[in-house]
Amino acid sequence: MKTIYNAAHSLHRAAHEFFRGEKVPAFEKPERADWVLAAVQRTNLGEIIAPAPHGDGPILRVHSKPYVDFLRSAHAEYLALGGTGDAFPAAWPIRGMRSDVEPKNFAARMGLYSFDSGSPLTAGTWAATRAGADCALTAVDLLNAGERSVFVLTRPPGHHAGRDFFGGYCFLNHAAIAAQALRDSGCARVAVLDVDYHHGNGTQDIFYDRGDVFLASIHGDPMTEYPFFLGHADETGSGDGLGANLNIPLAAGSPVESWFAALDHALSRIEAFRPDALVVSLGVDTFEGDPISHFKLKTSDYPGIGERIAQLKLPTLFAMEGGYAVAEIGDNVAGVLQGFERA
Ligand code: OKP
Ligand code: ZN
Repeated sequence: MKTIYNAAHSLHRAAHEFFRGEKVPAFEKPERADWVLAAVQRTNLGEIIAPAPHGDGPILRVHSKPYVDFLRSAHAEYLALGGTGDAFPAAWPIRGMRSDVEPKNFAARMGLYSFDSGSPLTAGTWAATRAGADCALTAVDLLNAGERSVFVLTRPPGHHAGRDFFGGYCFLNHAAIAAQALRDSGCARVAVLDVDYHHGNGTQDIFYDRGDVFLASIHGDPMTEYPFFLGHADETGSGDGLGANLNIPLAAGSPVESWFAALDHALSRIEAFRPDALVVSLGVDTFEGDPISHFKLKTSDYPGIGERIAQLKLPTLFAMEGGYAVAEIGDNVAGVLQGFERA
């Protein structure tokens, strides 16, 4: 399996995030990708290649133009106003307020285009996530040229980013950009399988009313787990998309057996959808040692995920999402990919 590696990932380097009112070192850090790259090399997964530039077009199929324009210039604007370091939002248009008017004020626009204060917008955020989109699109080109599977190794992650908002460490939704590009290059139906610990609320936002892209997400129950306000089982899609959204929330602390039962259910629903290609939002924060998540998978469980996904026999794009146990992230990701290759 080829890896498309985003060498620009390290341009996104947040100094801190906020946790319980305290400034703490950011969990989503450059070392994450370095350790995954080392594991890809160590296990001889396959060739490691650089992304080819694809322009704004395929990004704008998924994200709104005002949002993309904002992201591109946000940090420079912040600096011009006298900001130092990373930018954080501090005010949001909650129920009863207007989100249909884009204010001129920078802090107001930070709030309009985000849903949490946990996602530092840094000097290199745009360059890093934009290169991540190029990686996803380069991977789609390879699938279209006949590759069976491709791994997109990028950060920051993407699955919390919606049509016009960032949050949960995510800015552009690389998995959604890939799914849309697969549609636009001839796949009639595409499935997205999100195995990150956190619900893929951004991906759900983007495809919720569409019947051509099926989303299955297995995640910590939003009643107690981030992102809290989406990811319940009764969210099944709307309009043309009714029935094309599957959420499987599991209680924090759920046993490994429950997680694999959820995976089998998700895979059978994907199979019934008869997609032409699969995009996997590959987070490994389901690991027992993850510092911000509460499932119990062990390193030895990860190959089984890849083996099961391979049974679908679909052209498959794996896009890197979360996983914050830095010392184990490489083995866990490589385990999934090797399991897929072996099957
Ligand atoms: C991104 B991805 C921890 C707070 C957690 C956001 C978590 C985002 C996870 N102090 N805040 O889905 O792995
Ligand atoms: Zn996650």
